[in-house]
Amino acid sequence: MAETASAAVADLLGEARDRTDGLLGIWAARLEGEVGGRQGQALAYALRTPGKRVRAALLMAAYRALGGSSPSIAGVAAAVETVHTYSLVHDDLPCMDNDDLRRGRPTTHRAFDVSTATRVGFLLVPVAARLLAVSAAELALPTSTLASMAGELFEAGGIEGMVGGQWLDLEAERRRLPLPELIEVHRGKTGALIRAACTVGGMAAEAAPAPLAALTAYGEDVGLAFQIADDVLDATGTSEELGKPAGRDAQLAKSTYVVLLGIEGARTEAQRLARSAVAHLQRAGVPSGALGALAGYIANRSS
Ligand code: GRG
Repeated sequence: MAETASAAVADLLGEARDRTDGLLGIWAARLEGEVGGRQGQALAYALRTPGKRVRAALLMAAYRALGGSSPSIAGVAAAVETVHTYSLVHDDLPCMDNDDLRRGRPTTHRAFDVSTATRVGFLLVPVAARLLAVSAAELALPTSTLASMAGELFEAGGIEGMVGGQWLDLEAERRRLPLPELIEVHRGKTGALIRAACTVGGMAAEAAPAPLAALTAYGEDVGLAFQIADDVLDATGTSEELGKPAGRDAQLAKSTYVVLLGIEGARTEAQRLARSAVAHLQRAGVPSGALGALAGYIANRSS
């Protein structure tokens, strides 16, 4: 059973990687020409860095769980991955986490320079908007659905979500946060975009309100589980396994689930959230095969 689930996850992530990376490669080449020079090269470098594409896999699985079947959904998934890539480029800057390695490669500001990488981050946000608009047209979605998807994605990427969470995280460095505050940071900086991936996938399938709400609740739980697993990996993994420097949370004296609950306590909480995520789907009658396998992977992942 466990082997079947992990084979299913490998297939889902493999497909999400192939299709998202293919599209982002095309956009990277296009933007390199549009923007030109060293700035264009840096933009293409960031877009081509190979991530796990978990958000893309969640979005595609959510879309299919609610009956969607068009291959053009990959463009919507690529839009979410582009917002995520922007956040990684900025997160690695010297004014934030100051990291040299990301996805097994030099960070964008190390491969180029800080001001070029800063502009890359800002330039990626409208790229995500263009990807979303083009894909919604390919999917023949009504304008009102595009508006809902854009609202969801960019609200999750802004002060109500990712930017707000990162802001709180930076302010909290060297301060021990109590659990409710840590949950607010994690839900914002990491959970919001993951939740949006699930909701936007459902919106693209033109889901009814009840199954859409179940997808959002699923995304809320797996989003938090994802960051808890990240806390565990930062404390237990190697830089080689992670493709980024391990042990950074301790160096930056960040509050994490590992600090508050210990490694086993944090793992147990991530697994509880994965089960809770699937229960939301089951209660609403949303097929939970692929999304259930992804929830289990997210809570127990090793990279
Ligand atoms: C101006 C305050 C301010 C913020 C700007 C930088 C930023 C916005 C937000 C940071 C959000 C962030 C990087 C959160 C961490 C999320 C996380 C766990 C990333 C790692 O995701 P993976 O493991 O990475 O999916 P890959 O490389 O596989 O895509």
